[in-house]
Amino acid sequence: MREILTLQIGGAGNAIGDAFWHLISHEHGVDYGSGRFDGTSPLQLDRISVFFNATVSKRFYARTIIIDTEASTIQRLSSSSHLYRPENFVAGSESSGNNYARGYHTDGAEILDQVLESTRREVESLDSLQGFQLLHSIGGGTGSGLTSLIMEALVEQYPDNLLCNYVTIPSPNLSQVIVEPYNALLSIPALVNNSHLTFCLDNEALFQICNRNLKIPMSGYEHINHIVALTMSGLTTCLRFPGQLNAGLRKIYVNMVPFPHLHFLIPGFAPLGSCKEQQFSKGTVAELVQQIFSSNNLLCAIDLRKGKLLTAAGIFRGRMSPREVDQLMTGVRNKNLNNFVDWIPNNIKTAICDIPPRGLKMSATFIGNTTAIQTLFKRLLDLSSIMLRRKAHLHWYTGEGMEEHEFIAAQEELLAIIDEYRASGRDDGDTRDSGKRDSDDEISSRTGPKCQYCTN
Ligand SMILES: Nc1nc2c(ncn2[C@@H]2O[C@H](COP(=O)(O)OP(=O)(O)OP(=O)(O)O)[C@@H](O)[C@H]2O)c(=O)[nH]1
Ligand SMILES: [Mg+2]
Repeated sequence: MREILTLQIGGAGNAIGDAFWHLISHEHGVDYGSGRFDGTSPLQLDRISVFFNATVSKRFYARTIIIDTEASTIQRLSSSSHLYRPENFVAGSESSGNNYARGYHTDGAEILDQVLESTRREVESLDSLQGFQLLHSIGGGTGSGLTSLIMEALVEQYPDNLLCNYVTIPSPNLSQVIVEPYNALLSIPALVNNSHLTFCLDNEALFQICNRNLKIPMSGYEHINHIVALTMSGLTTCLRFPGQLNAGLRKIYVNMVPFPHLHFLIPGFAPLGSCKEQQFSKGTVAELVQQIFSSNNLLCAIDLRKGKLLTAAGIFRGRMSPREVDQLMTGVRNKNLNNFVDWIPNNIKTAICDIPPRGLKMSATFIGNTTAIQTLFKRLLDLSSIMLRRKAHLHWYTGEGMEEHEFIAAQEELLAIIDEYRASGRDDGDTRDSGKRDSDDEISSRTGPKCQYCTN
């Protein structure tokens, strides 16, 4: 079996990791508290070893390394479940205090060897590792700095394996820490150069989904993390259950990433509506298709209309007609040719797994590689540039061993990736800059009934 090893790093990485394991252990019939199998179907066990380690007595462990510069995360997770292996907990003594420099150079660097030792132990026990899945924020010091350090080491030590990042992107609506844009900016070079697949989980979009779609008051991250876990469960469906499309990380990489740097993927999920709205939903496949192409269901605060899709995939779960799914998805492309680059034919793929997620009859998960991601990059660039122009708060970083030119180099890297996405949005023979247009037609409005969440 081709296994995946997860590394969950820092506060957000571990909270999201815990929500993910909670959800997928249930899908595979494993009790979250004890790690014992209490499932009912052989399908739950068929590919369970992609994410879980098992003992001969059918006790399962999440194949994950739990990493933080501060010990409280580890204490919380170790007391919540026996799914986590005690020897895979790696903790430092002090939080990196929202400082990339401390995550990369000092507090984080101190625990790097332990991380690599736990990684080596896990990898050596596996049949055939397909890749790593790293869960982390880029607003915190550990999630940004230590993760960058770990990625550099993994690429060097495991050059044949893929690195897939689930990245929490900061939003001023959810965190008031003023230097987060610096940490996010400094994370960009490692993500551009070392990650193969980067799923962008934007707290700005998640905040809006809770307010607008679900109409739930924001108190902590519990709901947000559940939405992220649902989406991750959808994204990994084809890795965890039998199926054809995207059945391995490398297949996702080949299908979704046309050029190595253009690997920043926008996930989406449907249904995402309040309980009241769900009552009025028809629960049809057409509705799911229409929703996953609506910007309101994306986990990234971008507008699909303002760019072109290089590649897109829909992963459907539940009992449904494959023919209907294919027709609807192809219909979206045919009706919205302007929103897809013309130099990749058949750049929309579908997969169906008939096992629905917990509590739903059907769901759909979206993966989009779109030039509209420029909006997100520009947001990160603008927020950091305002402070950098006056060198505000820079001493926190230079005092920990960093130099000003590293910020400039990270800005250049961000500008380069914006340019690369912008250039890729030009159709063959078309010199217009698609990434800058504001007036493209709404994708969802031309794919069937109007989105129930859309206000326009
Ligand atoms: N989605 C989500 N975001 C979170 C969560 N916890 C923190 N964040 C966001 O992540 C950023 C802070 O990063 P953390 O992961 O807490 O920081 P860290 O990696 O532990 O780094 P330090 O604590 O600075 O050493 C902020 O932008 C928060 O809004 C969470 O549980 N879920
Ligand atoms: Mg922390």
